[in-house]
Amino acid sequence: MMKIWGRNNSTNVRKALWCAEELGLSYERMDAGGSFGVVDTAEYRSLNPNGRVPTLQDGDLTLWESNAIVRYLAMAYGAAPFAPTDPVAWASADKWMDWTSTTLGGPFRDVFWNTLRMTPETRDEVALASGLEACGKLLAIPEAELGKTPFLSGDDFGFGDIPLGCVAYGWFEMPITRPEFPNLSAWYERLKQRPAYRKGVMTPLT
Ligand SMILES: N[C@@H](CCC(=O)N[C@@H](CS)C(=O)NCC(=O)O)C(=O)O
Repeated sequence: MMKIWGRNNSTNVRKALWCAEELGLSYERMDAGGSFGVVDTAEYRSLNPNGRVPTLQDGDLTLWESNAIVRYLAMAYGAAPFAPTDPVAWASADKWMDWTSTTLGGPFRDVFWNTLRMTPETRDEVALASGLEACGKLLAIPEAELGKTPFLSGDDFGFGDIPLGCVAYGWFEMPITRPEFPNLSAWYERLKQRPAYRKGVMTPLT
């Protein structure tokens, strides 16, 4: 049976879980990372030398990097419109995955960690404030896109919505002051209607 390694309160693990749920795949989730440890064992490092989660095992394939896992599952088990066959439609959805990780990821992590994972004593208020400001500016980009199409992947929900959809759960559920983004909020409400999102993503935040 397919295995997904990783604690279910990790944004990156949620991507893999949500994608597997959308595709109706059978899999076993193995706790690893955070308080579960496991990631520093020799056995786990032989699967994922980074010692991070998630890791996917599917038959002979062992795969790490959450976006690569989503792309693989979409390509191997998905069909259009979730996984478009047209390269233009694929790439248009795909870019949101890398944008979420490489552009939004750093500022979002500063907000998430300093809001939910740090204590008042260890909280970095400067990083929190600058992270909030940067996220506010960056999220105006998907806000504009979602004014044109209901999903980041286009007219239909698709694999490209998954990474930002996982970040959106943290963003909208954290006790922070958020700028008004009506299109982003409406998209988040649409995601929450999906049983796969509720199962794969909407588990306790921390
Ligand atoms: N680029 C990697 C990042 C993986 C990563 O940093 N995962 C975090 C959880 S979100 C992790 O493993 N943290 C250490 C831990 O949970 O022990 C990916 O997207 O899979």
